[in-house]
Amino acid sequence: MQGKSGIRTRAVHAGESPDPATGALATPIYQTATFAYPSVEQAAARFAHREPGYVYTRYGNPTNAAFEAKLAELEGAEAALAVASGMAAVTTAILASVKAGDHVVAGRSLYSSTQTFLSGRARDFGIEVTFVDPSDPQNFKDAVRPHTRLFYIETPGNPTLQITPLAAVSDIAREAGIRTLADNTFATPINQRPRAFGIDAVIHSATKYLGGHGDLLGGVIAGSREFIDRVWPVHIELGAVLSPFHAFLITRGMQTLPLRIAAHNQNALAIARFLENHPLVARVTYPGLPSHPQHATAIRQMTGFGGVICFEVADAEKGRRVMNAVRLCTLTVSLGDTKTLICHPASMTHAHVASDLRLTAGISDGLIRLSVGIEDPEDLMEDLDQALRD
Ligand code: LCS
Repeated sequence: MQGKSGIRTRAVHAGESPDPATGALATPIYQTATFAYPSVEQAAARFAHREPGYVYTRYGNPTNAAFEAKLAELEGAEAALAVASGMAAVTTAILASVKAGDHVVAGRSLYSSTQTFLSGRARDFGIEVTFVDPSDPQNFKDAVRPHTRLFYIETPGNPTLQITPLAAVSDIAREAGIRTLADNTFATPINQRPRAFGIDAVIHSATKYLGGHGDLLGGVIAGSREFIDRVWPVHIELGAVLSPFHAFLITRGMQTLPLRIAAHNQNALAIARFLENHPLVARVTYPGLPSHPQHATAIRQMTGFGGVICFEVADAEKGRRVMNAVRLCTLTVSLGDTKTLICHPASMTHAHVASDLRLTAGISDGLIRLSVGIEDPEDLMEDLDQALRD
């Protein structure tokens, strides 16, 4: 697949071609644990990477390889590695980047399990972590120590939608010889390609927009060939392998990624404007609104602003009432589905994050997160309006 092709062409075709054995046009699900070797000599050559060929699904699988190639193509990366979940991508990529005694600078607005991994288990393993307000690149620069090895970025951040200026942060990192890793789950490569702004490696929870239909868990890490070669042995040992069936579903979902993301972008912008003008809504946060504090940065690095909106109602009690009153929106965690999902981070996704950390990260008790789906926007507005007036 040529890089010159349009994004929709690449989303459909990259990483996939008719099965050489049968001509099957859809990528087959190679639902197998292992692969038979033609001879012991060839087995030895495959294990030693002297010859291409599959050996065991934890080491690689052709269905997973189709997903890896498609994602690498869309992210503008040399290589990618599929893993079992977004958290497998986060932890495997971080553990491949740092060891005991190293220091990480991370943005403060992170998915809760990433936050607890960095502030808990990573520290237990002797990895030092400093959390900074990621909207100002100077904060990353000021936090650098002689043993800093990684800048960890999530932009837009979950759930506050804080934006990290990718180019400025990657410039600081490059000067200091520090690796940069960005979680691009919220934006997807359709709205933002961090590597075009100098970021070294990208991760995704494929559970969200890549799969897109809320029916699987998956993850992926993409970057230079050298970085993926470094991540691969860590993945072999940690063993969070993506099921080939899930890889099939993600690859299938990604064929419509540009179409779905266009619909998510359009719906979310319309609903963000509607909520901003609603008398019962105190505040709306959406990177596509001029009222977003980093709107200018978002415009510089994103071509669309995604499907997630945060808004605040009068207080936590009103928030709970709104969520219990919605009919079309579904009260649940996760995001990136065709269906609109609504959640209350303080009592759900971020309930296990210490309240001071939660508040510093901008997650107030009254914050509601909306993952806008691809339904008709008028229907969603009607549902939100009746719930707000309940
Ligand atoms: N990165 C981001 C930005 C996420 O939002 C999530 C999950 C993950 C990584 C982890 O992905 P997983 O292991 O679940 O595939 N975010 C969730 C959320 O906001 N609600 O439920 C899960």
